[in-house]
Amino acid sequence: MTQRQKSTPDMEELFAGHVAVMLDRYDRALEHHKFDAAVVYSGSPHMQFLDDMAYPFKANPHFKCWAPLTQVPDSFIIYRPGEKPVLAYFQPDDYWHKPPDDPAGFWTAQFDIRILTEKDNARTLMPVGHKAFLGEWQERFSKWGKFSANPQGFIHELHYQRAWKTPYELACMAEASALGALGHRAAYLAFCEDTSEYDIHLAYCAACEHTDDQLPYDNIVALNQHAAILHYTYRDTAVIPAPQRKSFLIDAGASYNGYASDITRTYSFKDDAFAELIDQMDELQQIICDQVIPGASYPELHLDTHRAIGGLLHAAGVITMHGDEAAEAGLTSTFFPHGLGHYIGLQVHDVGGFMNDAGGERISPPQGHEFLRLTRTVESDQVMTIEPGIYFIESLLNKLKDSPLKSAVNWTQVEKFIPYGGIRIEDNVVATDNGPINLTRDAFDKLGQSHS
Ligand SMILES: [Mn+2]
Repeated sequence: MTQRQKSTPDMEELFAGHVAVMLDRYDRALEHHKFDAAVVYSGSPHMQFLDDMAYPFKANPHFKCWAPLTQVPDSFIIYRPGEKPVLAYFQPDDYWHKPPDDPAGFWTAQFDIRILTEKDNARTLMPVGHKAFLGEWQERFSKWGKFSANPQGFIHELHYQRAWKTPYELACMAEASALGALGHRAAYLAFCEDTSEYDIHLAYCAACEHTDDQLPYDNIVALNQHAAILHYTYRDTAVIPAPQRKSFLIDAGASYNGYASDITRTYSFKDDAFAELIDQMDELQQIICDQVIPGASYPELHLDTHRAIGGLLHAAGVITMHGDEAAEAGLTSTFFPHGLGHYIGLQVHDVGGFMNDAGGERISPPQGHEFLRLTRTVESDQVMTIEPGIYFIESLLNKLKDSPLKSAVNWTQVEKFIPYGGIRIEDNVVATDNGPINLTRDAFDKLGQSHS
């Protein structure tokens, strides 16, 4: 890709800065927890039960945090404070599978790279002393020296710090957003034709040049009422012709150097009441995105969103209570039954969202909002999703019908919206001291078209 080649000189500098931050974080964590060195294992392929085939390989996020290597199993980062980190790079002579390419690119200068052709040769590279091991432990490693496998305190500290992204990480996430925007545009164009969920999914993957395994999470491609299933990952091959096509919800991201984007858009096929509700939700979502500023309480943003969604439902004639009252009574939770969002980075639902400090003290979500995955105060250089939703989920609506809040709902209006499933709009937002940077909207803008 020409775009990637163009950015290479910058990436070299950005990556050097990123590794400097990693060294600093590891130096401090090793000292705090009294280890002499760290060994970070990329992982190994997992075999399917009674089969000779492996599941798709997913690298240890701690390994990806060191180097942009997502498909190099049985490799290690070995770091001893004061020394250049060693990358033990497993490149077997294998005629059954494609071995990893020779190490090349903007990242290689930061490591002392040793090629391994046999898995157990990594043993000779292990430093002396007590080592913190991060990754999926295997019994064979116990012969390689003194390790603590995945020490909790050490991991807590690294997870806490992962919330702050380096400029390199932000650049990778902007690229992941750009790829995601390409996919979303193709998916929207596919939706405008007679098409199936399956075909829309293929159009998405083709546009961002991802296989299913490269996607940061399973695409959610939902037509009509399927949009009411929060994690709908089934892809129906049935073509839905225009007269039956009502709505389209797509929650799909992309990966770049191991970093994810996580983007959701909802469309109405016609210019109808549901389209109006989408527009209002889009407006509300952008108001919340604008509040991703240092010092903001994420749980408060979540609760504000509930009140605002209550207001939208009231204005749309779905409920008879006003917004604040509806949120207070728990009525909005039937229509918005998930959290406002989560950290994002190396993992789509990135770690550390509940951590009050590097020691791992937990900040619980507000009562009645147990699904909220991020309870920390927003700080500069943190990246989070903002993804409010309104759904018409029959099982939850049936529960509401059995509750005292039944009378606060205009059921005729609810029936009208049920065939559309629901709405979710999700962007990835960076908090900075100069205001929020919306990676998702920026990516769509760069495509020359602003999607809602
Ligand atoms: Mn998300």
